[in-house]
Amino acid sequence: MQVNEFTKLSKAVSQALRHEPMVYGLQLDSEGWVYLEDLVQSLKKHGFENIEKEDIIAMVGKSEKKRHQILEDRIKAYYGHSTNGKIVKRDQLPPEILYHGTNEDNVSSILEKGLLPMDRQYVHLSTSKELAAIIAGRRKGKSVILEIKAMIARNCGILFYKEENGVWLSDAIPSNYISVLPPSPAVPDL
Ligand code: HQG
Repeated sequence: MQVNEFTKLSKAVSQALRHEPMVYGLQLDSEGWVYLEDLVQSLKKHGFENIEKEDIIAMVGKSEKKRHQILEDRIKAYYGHSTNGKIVKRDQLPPEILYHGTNEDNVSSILEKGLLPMDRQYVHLSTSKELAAIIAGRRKGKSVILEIKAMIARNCGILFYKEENGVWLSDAIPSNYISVLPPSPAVPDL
């Protein structure tokens, strides 16, 4: 498979495992897993006629951003879910500080309403400003990095969840735990 075919496959797998399993005839279990074989059979009917299990294994292995996990005969998306049934995650103690990159147009609303999961099930957070800046920089518009007092929020009852790929997720975070970082060279001005 070529790199652009891997990208197309990765997007379809994310669509199936994060957003529209029903459209793909799949049912996620409580942690978001499906059988790899079921995913292969479904993808064959959705634009990937010649796909084999090995292609998905190769795509997951080569992907720079770890979006999917394969364990034995099952596969799941690490994060990003928007399905109705909330994916069960075990909460963990977060580091003192976590970061979130956003578009500057969102900042006043975030400072008023807090950081919300919006269309997804959880808020997505990063362990470094640099990572948050890279993620936000992929989106349109000017990026702003927010600093989250994660440990203090946890001590006040907000739950945080760590995925095995290093991504942190959380429930909604009220604005009193959030501050806007001044622009720095780490924040791409795109
Ligand atoms: C914003 C991609 C207004 C929030 C990325 C964000 C990530 C608010 C947007 C992963 C708000 C939601 C997740 C409020 C939050 N008012 N705006 N109160 N609260 N927002 O895509 O974190 O490449 O759901 O700041 O790289 O940007 O697909 O979340 O801008 O890892 O694998 O609402 O998705 O990964 O956007 O991105 P998203 P996100 P993949």
